Amino acid sequence: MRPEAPVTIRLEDYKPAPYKVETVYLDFRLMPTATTVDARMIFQRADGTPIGTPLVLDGDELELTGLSLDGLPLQPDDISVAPDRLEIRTPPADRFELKIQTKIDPSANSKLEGLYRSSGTYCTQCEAEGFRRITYFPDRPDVLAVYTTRIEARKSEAPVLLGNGNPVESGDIAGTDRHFAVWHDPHPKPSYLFALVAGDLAKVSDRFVTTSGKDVALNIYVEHGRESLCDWAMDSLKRSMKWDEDTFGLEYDLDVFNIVAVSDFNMGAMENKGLNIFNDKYVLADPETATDQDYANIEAVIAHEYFHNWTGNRITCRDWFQLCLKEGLTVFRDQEFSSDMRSRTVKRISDVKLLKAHQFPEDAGPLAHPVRPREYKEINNFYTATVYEKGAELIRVLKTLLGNEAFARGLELYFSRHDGDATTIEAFIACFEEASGRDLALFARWYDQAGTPLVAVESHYDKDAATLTLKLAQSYPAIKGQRKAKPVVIPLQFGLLDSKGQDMTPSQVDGATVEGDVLLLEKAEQTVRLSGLNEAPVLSILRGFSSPVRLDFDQSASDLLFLARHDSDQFNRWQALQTLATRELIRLTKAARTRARLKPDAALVDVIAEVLDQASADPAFCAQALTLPSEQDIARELGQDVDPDAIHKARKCLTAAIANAHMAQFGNLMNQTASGAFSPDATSAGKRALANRALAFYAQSDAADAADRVAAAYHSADNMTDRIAALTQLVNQDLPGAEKALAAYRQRHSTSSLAMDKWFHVQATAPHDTCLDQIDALMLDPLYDGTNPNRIRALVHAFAAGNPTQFARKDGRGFEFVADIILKVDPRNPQVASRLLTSFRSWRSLEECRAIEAKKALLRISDMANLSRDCREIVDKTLK
Ligand code: B3K
Ligand code: ZN
Repeated sequence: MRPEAPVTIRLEDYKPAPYKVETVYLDFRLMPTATTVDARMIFQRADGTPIGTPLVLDGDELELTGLSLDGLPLQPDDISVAPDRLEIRTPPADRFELKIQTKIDPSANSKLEGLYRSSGTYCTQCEAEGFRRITYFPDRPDVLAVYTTRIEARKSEAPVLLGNGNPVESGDIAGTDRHFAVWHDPHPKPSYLFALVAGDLAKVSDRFVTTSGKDVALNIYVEHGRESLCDWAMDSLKRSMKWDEDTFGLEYDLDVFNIVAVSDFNMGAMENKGLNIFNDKYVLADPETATDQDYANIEAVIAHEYFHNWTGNRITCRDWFQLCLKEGLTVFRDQEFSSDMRSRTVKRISDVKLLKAHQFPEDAGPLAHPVRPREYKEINNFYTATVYEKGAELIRVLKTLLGNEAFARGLELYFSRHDGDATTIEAFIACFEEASGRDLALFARWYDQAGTPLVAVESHYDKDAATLTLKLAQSYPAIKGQRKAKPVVIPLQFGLLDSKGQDMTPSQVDGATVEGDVLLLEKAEQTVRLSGLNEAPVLSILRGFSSPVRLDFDQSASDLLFLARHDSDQFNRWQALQTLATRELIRLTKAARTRARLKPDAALVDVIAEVLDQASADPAFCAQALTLPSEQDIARELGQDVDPDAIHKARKCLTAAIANAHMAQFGNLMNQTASGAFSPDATSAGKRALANRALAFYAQSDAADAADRVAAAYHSADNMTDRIAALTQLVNQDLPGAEKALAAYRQRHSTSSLAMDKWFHVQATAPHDTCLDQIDALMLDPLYDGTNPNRIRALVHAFAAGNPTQFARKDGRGFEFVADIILKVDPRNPQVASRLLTSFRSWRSLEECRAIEAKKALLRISDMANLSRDCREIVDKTLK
């Protein structure tokens, strides 16, 4: 028998909460398998709620062990109780106190939502709906209350007791082996920001004095022995605090800021008020175990969670449909922070690559949804690239549209007007309309329409009239269940290059609003005339990727080469090369399917020489320019009838041609890694990135000493970035030294789970026919733990998302393997299982023989009775 279909929650059904909560006092008696939670809450009937309206509280797998109202027990007739719901039939007219006692088992909580244990440490995850797994509560983001938390535990088991806000009291409980601590958070907050940590943890401390003189204690708590791995996270935190003051005038508002790193965590991190809880991979780093990318990620995630203190905590979401209000804005803020800390162009390139790799396929497949969705069954399924990354792009669009000053005024108004609110996208946009005096109706549409807009560009130069005519058109893909999309405002940053590569300025523009170098596309079709151009310009459009759109512009190869050499917009120099490489890879892929001999384009191979000539001037940029579009990029561009083997072959062929043509330069560059003691700064990281790009090409060249030199690079590496880069090439190219290096790595890093994740990852993404057998063997490795989300991601998700030829094998074994794991993980941890399931989202774009196999695996999942709500929603949509 199938359980009831999950309910659909709709934005249009939103109603304010009938009862408010003023204060919450929580008393935890922590015991590994039987923790009691005493909650004392003051409720207040909301204006407009009829007297006698039942009070309905959310629960999830709860056991009620005590209940009283205004000090008196309630009779069975007065209430209705279930593990997922508590109803008080006729509450008092106005204010009343409700006391609830629940009993929970944190050790059995494998969902890692609510109160659970990670390596013995008690910790919580309440966003989005985990608080209801602790006590019965109106568990929705628009119910804000002031929390006080008392935590009691055995001293030996949990010497450290942490809650939200500021510490107020602590002590021993006389005559017992237990102690307690009380924490008070003066800032009203929604239940999803509640947190508690109790365990035997080491502490690394520092301080930060805010602009207005508040002395804040900063602490990072980690497992004992890992204190030395916290320096970078602490440094990142202090830089984030300073940056938010300097950039937005936003200061921290409590006496302490605590961060705790745990090893079992479903996502990256969580912004609980004053007590951020992190997946340890976004805290712990040293040169021996972390790559430059890890350092950059830690900096970004620490900043992201800290920035949530204003965009998310002080101003929160009215309902979960507004998730992008806090996530899009906070991602935008962390991107800006990283851009200021590093190279802005290189940061922009990696953000755009990420958007295209994750959000574009989501928007083009069965899981497409607007940045502000209109409905969901399981909200955890909506922490997506669309909400986060496209959400951040929309903030960037807004900034481009309004200009820096009006954008800053709008944000200032938002912070002052909505501090303390649970609010909406409409209220956010209204601040910018007021601050700028502009009508943002066309901008607002971006939030409600799924799919990536396609911008078609045709250009024609008339020499006699000295005019460039641009025919521009925007269209949205048709999406099932979505009404026909309407035009949005698309800011197109652009430039016109003369024959020397200098930017030209038109004397007049007709047919579109142009402000500075930004042209606004506001209608389905627009013809724009740019006059006063005495020579035929080369158009550089969508500079800096000024809008999250796809371009349909048949620009000539010679124009693209010209842009790659001369564009004053560095992002578009990179983009021009990528466009050329993508076209060539598509051509080669098509040829590979006809079994024709593959002959890469000489002009593209040659232009790499020029990139290499500029290598020393900007190594980080050059490393990006030397990175060919990924196999997934090519599949996405093809969009249908995808044959991953042909793509793989095409990419390998172009890589080898480039590698052989410039063998000597790559051979030289691969040795020029950053010298001296390791430093994670952007300049040193850029040098390593370039050297390792060169190493990757050299590994794929015909050089007689390629295998030896890559193996030597592996064994002489003195940091993780260089070591893992060499290992990846040894394994991916199946070079003779691969086995030896894998064994050496395992031995060297067997005590670091995070370093071992990279070892699993490298093997899971190796494009070999034997990969699945290898993964079967790895799952039996004692260092693999099939219950830990990071390990599952390192091995299984890495395979599904990063090994296209093996995941989409024609014999269906890749899909079957991933389906097996999903079904195994789902009963324990639905969030991790449903994330894994999203790797099937592009199955319909595969060539038929592979799509049939994918469908079989999906149907097997779908036929499973008792599938979680998380997986049910994803599998139904994926098959629809
Ligand atoms: N807000 C959390 C994500 C919560 C995910 C819930 N399934 C982390 C972040 O975006 O900062
Ligand atoms: Zn966030």
